[in-house]
Amino acid sequence: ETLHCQTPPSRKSYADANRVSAVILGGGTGAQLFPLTTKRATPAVPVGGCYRLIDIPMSNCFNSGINKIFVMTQFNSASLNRHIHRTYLGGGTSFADGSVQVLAATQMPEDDAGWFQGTADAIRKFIWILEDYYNHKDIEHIVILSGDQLYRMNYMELVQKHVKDNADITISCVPVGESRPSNYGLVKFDHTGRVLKFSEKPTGADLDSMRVDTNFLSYAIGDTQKYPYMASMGIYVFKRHALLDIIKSKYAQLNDFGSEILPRAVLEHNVKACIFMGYWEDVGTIKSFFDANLALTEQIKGAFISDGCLLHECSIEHSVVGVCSRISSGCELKDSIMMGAHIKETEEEISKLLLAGKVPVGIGRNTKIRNCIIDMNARIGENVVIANTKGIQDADHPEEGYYIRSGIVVIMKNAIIKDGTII
Ligand code: ADQ
Ligand code: ADP
Repeated sequence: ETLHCQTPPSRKSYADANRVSAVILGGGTGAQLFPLTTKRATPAVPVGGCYRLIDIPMSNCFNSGINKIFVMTQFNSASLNRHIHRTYLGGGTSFADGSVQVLAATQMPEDDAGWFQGTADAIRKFIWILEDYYNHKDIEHIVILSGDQLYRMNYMELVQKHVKDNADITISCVPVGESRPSNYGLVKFDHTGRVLKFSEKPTGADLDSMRVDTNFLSYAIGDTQKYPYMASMGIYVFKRHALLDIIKSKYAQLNDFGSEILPRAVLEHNVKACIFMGYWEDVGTIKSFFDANLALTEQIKGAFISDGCLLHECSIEHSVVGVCSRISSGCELKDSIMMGAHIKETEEEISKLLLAGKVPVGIGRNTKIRNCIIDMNARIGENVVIANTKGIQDADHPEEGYYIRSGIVVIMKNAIIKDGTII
């Protein structure tokens, strides 16, 4: 009911999407998705075969009618800019008064640390640009989004509720079970949805104290036994004034929304929760990235094959195969993510490479791969086995073109894995 983002059919419009701007937090140091982030910014990491992580919040914004977007990222990647321009700004897309700007940390000349210190600090570093823009475009509300989550959401429903509630800040929340509540910021709120307590990744007694113990929630989320916690999705709506005040003066010394600002703000501002009941997954670590990508295949049973792939007689099971992947005969790919390639070698070029004892882009004959992430343009030879049979959890072999994280083998971008290699 009133605690939900998804509003009833007879909905009244309280806010105008033209006066809403979004900030997408595209990633800090990129450490969590290492080694996928060695050669690209986090938002440019390929996902679901033919998309990049940035496409998720971007397409959600456009589908919500929000077209004034800033992307914060740790370094300015040419490929990210190119992707955004090609996907969203090219091809005669009419963009009215919208704009998409990438703001990269390394563009700051006077910044000694080089990196952003946290999510709020990332915004603070560019507040001069943002404030000017908000004034110029008469922006009323700012939606702050994470760049590493898989979900579909109409952000304007969240904004409508935020305006209706007259909230300073609205936090989008999902019910979560016992499996990993300590990975999230947890909230407790009263029957009006007013957030009383926010605790970032609590453990032990602090975690216990964040259990949702009230019966009133059962009408909103069904079985409260199964979902004893409410997690923040890291998706926030701020009134413009509240955001500027918090970033520039009130909490000018605090650098992170989750760990520093929100726990205090709930005591001093009108902070509301809005419950989201759709599919939502955080893909912020190699393990969750792997699981969430492969969960996509469950929706279409089996595997997910993108455009431009060249598949010979091979077996592909429970895998995501990205654009222009080449998989040779006799190959087996299981429980894996192959990001694809943008180097397209002709049959002739492939034959020449093979004759010269070199490895073409893609996967060579009779190679067996499971539980693996294969980054773009990787060259994997013939009769290779990638199975991590020793069950190694973590290992670094950059000179051999791969890492192991949480038992998942990650083949690096452009890596060359020689014929007969066993990993
Ligand atoms: P985390 O994802 O662990 O938890 P954080 O590492 O701060 O928090 O990342 C939030 C988002 O901002 C991510 O998309 C990240 O890539 C990006 N980001 C981080 N630092 C950045 C920086 N300096 N510049 C640009 N982008 C940056 C958060 C919340 C929790 C919540 C979970 C839900 O803090 O309360 O439960 O998200 O996934
Ligand atoms: P990332 O490290 O972010 O994956 P890429 O090098 O894959 O960066 O580049 C991303 C985009 O640039 C892709 O959409 C790809 O089509 C294009 N691209 C990169 N290299 C080439 C190339 N040699 N020829 C044509 N397009 C390219």
